Amino acid sequence: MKKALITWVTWQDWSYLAELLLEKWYEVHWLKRRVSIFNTDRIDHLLQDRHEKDRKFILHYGDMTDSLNITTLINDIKPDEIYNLAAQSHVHISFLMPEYTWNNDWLWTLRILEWVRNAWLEKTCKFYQASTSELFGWMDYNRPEAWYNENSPMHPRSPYGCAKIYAMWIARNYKESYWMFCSNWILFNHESPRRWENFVTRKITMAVARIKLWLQEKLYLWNLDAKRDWWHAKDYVEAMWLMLQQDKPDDFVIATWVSNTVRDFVNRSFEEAWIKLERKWTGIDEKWYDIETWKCLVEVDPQYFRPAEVNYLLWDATKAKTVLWWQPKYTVRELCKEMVKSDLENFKKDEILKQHWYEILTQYED
Ligand code: NAP
Ligand code: G4F
Repeated sequence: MKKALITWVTWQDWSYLAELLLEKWYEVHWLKRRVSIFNTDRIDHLLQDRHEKDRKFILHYGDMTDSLNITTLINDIKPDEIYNLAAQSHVHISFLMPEYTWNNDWLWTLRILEWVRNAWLEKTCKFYQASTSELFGWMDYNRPEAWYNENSPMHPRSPYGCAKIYAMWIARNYKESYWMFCSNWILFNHESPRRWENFVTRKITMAVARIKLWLQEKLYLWNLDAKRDWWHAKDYVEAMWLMLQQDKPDDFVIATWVSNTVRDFVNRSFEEAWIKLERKWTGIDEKWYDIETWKCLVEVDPQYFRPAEVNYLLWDATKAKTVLWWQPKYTVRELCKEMVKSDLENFKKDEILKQHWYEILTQYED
């Protein structure tokens, strides 16, 4: 049985990757930092049946800034594969917390590579580094429709992008210097119903569900013109695993060849909830109205402005397709539909529960 170590599974990618590795009969070790509430909603289903059919899903406490505890863990676990997914991954927040982002996203990667070497695992343990399209960042205005691939010039536009570029290069450096199996995965925005609400897609789908159920009045956004290649996180974790099953380490762009604006995603999400919108005004005055009630449902709020923005990127994932035989299964439309449906169901459930408790409590009042 292979042993995999996933650095933090409480969020989106980890949870899908853990599911995939358990299906493939790995012994999955996962790390969780201590927080004041138990934030395991995304993996609760795995915790419930962790002993089922001898599947091994083992929790360890750890923090990316605590060297001692991770050194001990790597020595004890002796993993065959490490999936380094942990990060302060929010671009806007990286401008507000640049030092923390640097410590988390770059220093942590260096530390973990050193720990692998110190445990004498450099020839047996495969290392996967979650890199990002934010490394390329700057749009080439002379070639607005240019496709980016593994060899395109890099120009990060945020402290997050800068920390991640170092992390990618240190992984490349350890591959060249110590012959370690280090692969970088340069990926675009991947989303799901398990995405955190302060990323734009989930913020939109949760707002749409709340608006539909009369729990929210309006959705405030910033750059509606930004274009992203959004895809389902489930498709991406399959590619992560494939990368570590290769004979040689390599870097891959993982993307879907399709780009949509934030505005497209807004419209599509409202359509999934049977609300039709019409646009009035442009720029920071842009507003979208419900064509039945003429209530304004979407507005621009400049508070989300980023000091520097990545407006547009378009990717060519031919290498992943030909070497890994990787192909995404979901379309952006299917992704959007799944997210809106899931948020509608969650809020309906909450409302039913609230109603249930209200009925119980009022009985006591009588
Ligand atoms: P995410 O939802 O932001 O998850 C962040 C995770 O890291 C959480 O589990 C968090 O733990 C943990 N973490 C952060 N700081 C920590 C610390 N000091 N100690 C312990 N745990 C810490 O990320 P994601 O969207 O799943 O992305 C996975 C990886 O892919 C990241 O490296 C990201 O940079 C990269 N990436 C993501 C995308 C994307 O579109 N999703 C695209 C390109 C690259 P808590 O739960 O305790 O906060
Ligand atoms: O959802 P976002 O915050 O994702 P962003 O900045 O593209 O970063 C995500 O993808 C990267 C891969 O390319 C990852 F490396 C990174 O870890 C993260 O997962 O914003 C998407 C776009 C941006 O242009 C942003 O300015 O949407 C625009 N936007 C417009 N209104 C908004 C909002 N973004 C957020 N978060 N909230 C808004 O209200």
